[in-house]
Amino acid sequence: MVLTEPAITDLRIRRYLLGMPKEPIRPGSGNGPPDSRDPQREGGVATRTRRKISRPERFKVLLYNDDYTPMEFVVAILEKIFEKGPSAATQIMLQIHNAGLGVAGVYTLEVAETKVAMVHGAAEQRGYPLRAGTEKE
Ligand code: TYC
Repeated sequence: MVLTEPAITDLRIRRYLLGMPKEPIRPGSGNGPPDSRDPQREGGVATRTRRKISRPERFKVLLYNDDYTPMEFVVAILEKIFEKGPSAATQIMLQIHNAGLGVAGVYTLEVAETKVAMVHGAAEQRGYPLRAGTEKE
Protein backbone atom coordinates (compact mmCIF):
# COMPACT_ATOMS: atom_id res chain seq x y z
CA MET A 1 0.00 0.00 0.00
CA VAL A 2 1.23 3.47 -0.86
CA LEU A 3 1.25 5.89 2.04
CA THR A 4 0.53 9.50 1.10
CA GLU A 5 -0.26 12.60 3.08
CA PRO A 6 -4.00 12.89 3.72
CA ALA A 7 -5.59 15.32 1.28
CA ILE A 8 -7.06 18.52 2.66
CA THR A 9 -10.60 18.26 1.42
CA ASP A 10 -12.47 20.20 4.08
CA LEU A 11 -13.25 23.57 2.53
CA ARG A 12 -13.03 25.44 5.84
CA ILE A 13 -9.51 24.14 6.50
CA ARG A 14 -8.56 24.97 2.91
CA ARG A 15 -9.82 28.57 3.22
CA TYR A 16 -8.09 28.95 6.53
CA LEU A 17 -4.75 27.79 5.13
CA LEU A 18 -5.08 29.90 1.96
CA GLY A 19 -5.92 33.02 3.94
CA MET A 20 -3.16 32.49 6.47
CA PRO A 21 -0.34 35.06 6.34
CA LYS A 22 2.86 33.11 5.93
CA GLU A 23 6.09 34.18 7.58
CA PRO A 24 8.92 34.74 5.11
CA ILE A 25 11.51 32.00 5.15
CA ARG A 26 15.03 33.35 5.88
CA PRO A 27 17.58 30.63 5.41
CA GLY A 28 20.18 30.88 8.15
CA SER A 29 18.05 33.14 10.31
CA GLY A 30 16.83 30.44 12.66
CA ASN A 31 18.59 28.81 15.57
CA GLY A 32 19.91 25.95 13.46
CA PRO A 33 23.14 25.88 11.45
CA PRO A 34 23.42 28.09 8.33
CA ASP A 35 21.82 26.56 5.23
CA SER A 36 24.63 25.08 3.12
CA ARG A 37 22.57 25.73 -0.05
CA ASP A 38 22.78 29.46 0.67
CA PRO A 39 26.12 30.81 -0.67
CA GLN A 40 26.06 33.87 1.63
CA ARG A 41 25.08 31.78 4.66
CA GLU A 42 22.39 34.36 5.37
CA GLY A 43 20.23 34.48 2.27
CA GLY A 44 17.29 36.48 1.02
CA VAL A 45 13.61 36.30 1.69
CA ALA A 46 11.71 33.45 0.13
CA THR A 47 9.14 34.88 -2.24
CA ARG A 48 6.51 32.15 -2.09
CA THR A 49 3.61 33.54 -0.07
CA ARG A 50 0.88 30.99 -0.73
CA ARG A 51 0.95 27.30 0.09
CA LYS A 52 0.23 25.12 -2.93
CA ILE A 53 -2.78 22.98 -2.15
CA SER A 54 -3.67 20.67 -4.97
CA ARG A 55 -7.20 19.31 -5.30
CA PRO A 56 -7.08 15.53 -5.05
CA GLU A 57 -7.79 13.82 -8.36
CA ARG A 58 -11.24 12.28 -8.47
CA PHE A 59 -12.40 9.11 -10.14
CA LYS A 60 -15.79 7.94 -11.34
CA VAL A 61 -16.84 4.42 -10.43
CA LEU A 62 -18.65 3.00 -13.45
CA LEU A 63 -20.98 0.01 -13.42
CA TYR A 64 -21.50 -1.91 -16.66
CA ASN A 65 -24.62 -3.58 -17.92
CA ASP A 66 -24.87 -7.32 -18.51
CA ASP A 67 -27.73 -9.67 -19.32
CA TYR A 68 -27.65 -11.79 -16.15
CA THR A 69 -27.25 -9.68 -13.00
CA PRO A 70 -30.73 -9.08 -11.52
CA MET A 71 -31.89 -5.47 -11.39
CA GLU A 72 -32.67 -5.82 -7.66
CA PHE A 73 -29.08 -6.85 -6.96
CA VAL A 74 -27.67 -3.79 -8.76
CA VAL A 75 -30.06 -1.52 -6.83
CA ALA A 76 -28.93 -3.15 -3.56
CA ILE A 77 -25.26 -2.62 -4.53
CA LEU A 78 -25.94 1.06 -5.27
CA GLU A 79 -27.68 1.47 -1.93
CA LYS A 80 -25.17 -0.39 0.23
CA ILE A 81 -21.81 0.30 -1.39
CA PHE A 82 -22.54 3.68 -2.97
CA GLU A 83 -24.91 5.00 -0.29
CA LYS A 84 -27.70 5.92 -2.71
CA GLY A 85 -31.31 6.18 -1.65
CA PRO A 86 -33.80 3.70 -3.18
CA SER A 87 -35.01 6.16 -5.85
CA ALA A 88 -31.54 7.32 -6.98
CA ALA A 89 -30.30 3.70 -6.94
CA THR A 90 -33.18 2.63 -9.20
CA GLN A 91 -32.58 5.51 -11.60
CA ILE A 92 -28.86 4.75 -11.89
CA MET A 93 -29.55 1.02 -12.38
CA LEU A 94 -32.02 1.82 -15.21
CA GLN A 95 -29.53 4.22 -16.79
CA ILE A 96 -26.93 1.41 -16.82
CA HIS A 97 -29.49 -1.09 -18.13
CA ASN A 98 -30.51 1.26 -20.97
CA ALA A 99 -27.20 2.93 -21.88
CA GLY A 100 -24.72 0.14 -21.12
CA LEU A 101 -22.96 1.89 -18.26
CA GLY A 102 -23.48 4.50 -15.58
CA VAL A 103 -21.77 6.41 -12.79
CA ALA A 104 -22.28 4.93 -9.32
CA GLY A 105 -20.26 7.65 -7.57
CA VAL A 106 -17.13 9.84 -7.67
CA TYR A 107 -14.29 9.36 -5.17
CA THR A 108 -10.56 9.67 -4.59
CA LEU A 109 -8.64 6.85 -6.34
CA GLU A 110 -8.14 4.67 -3.27
CA VAL A 111 -11.82 4.83 -2.26
CA ALA A 112 -12.95 4.27 -5.89
CA GLU A 113 -10.73 1.19 -6.23
CA THR A 114 -11.97 -0.19 -2.90
CA LYS A 115 -15.59 0.19 -4.03
CA VAL A 116 -14.84 -1.57 -7.35
CA ALA A 117 -13.31 -4.48 -5.40
CA MET A 118 -16.39 -4.58 -3.12
CA VAL A 119 -18.73 -4.74 -6.15
CA HIS A 120 -16.72 -7.56 -7.73
CA GLY A 121 -16.54 -9.45 -4.42
CA ALA A 122 -20.31 -9.20 -3.81
CA ALA A 123 -21.16 -10.14 -7.42
CA GLU A 124 -18.78 -13.12 -7.46
CA GLN A 125 -20.23 -14.40 -4.20
CA ARG A 126 -23.64 -14.59 -5.87
CA GLY A 127 -22.29 -15.84 -9.20
CA TYR A 128 -23.27 -12.69 -11.12
CA PRO A 129 -21.06 -11.24 -13.88
CA LEU A 130 -21.55 -7.59 -12.80
CA ARG A 131 -18.45 -5.50 -13.62
CA ALA A 132 -17.27 -2.14 -12.34
CA GLY A 133 -14.32 0.10 -13.16
CA THR A 134 -12.80 3.52 -12.51
CA GLU A 135 -12.30 6.45 -14.85
CA LYS A 136 -10.55 9.74 -14.09
CA GLU A 137 -13.11 12.53 -13.86
N1 TYC B 1 -29.50 -5.83 -17.59
C1 TYC B 1 -29.80 -6.47 -16.32
C2 TYC B 1 -31.12 -7.19 -16.39
O1 TYC B 1 -31.90 -6.94 -17.29
C3 TYC B 1 -29.84 -5.47 -15.17
C4 TYC B 1 -28.53 -4.77 -14.92
C5 TYC B 1 -28.50 -3.41 -14.66
C6 TYC B 1 -27.35 -5.48 -14.91
C7 TYC B 1 -27.32 -2.76 -14.39
C8 TYC B 1 -26.13 -4.85 -14.63
O2 TYC B 1 -24.95 -2.84 -14.08
C9 TYC B 1 -26.13 -3.48 -14.38
N2 TYC B 1 -31.36 -8.08 -15.43
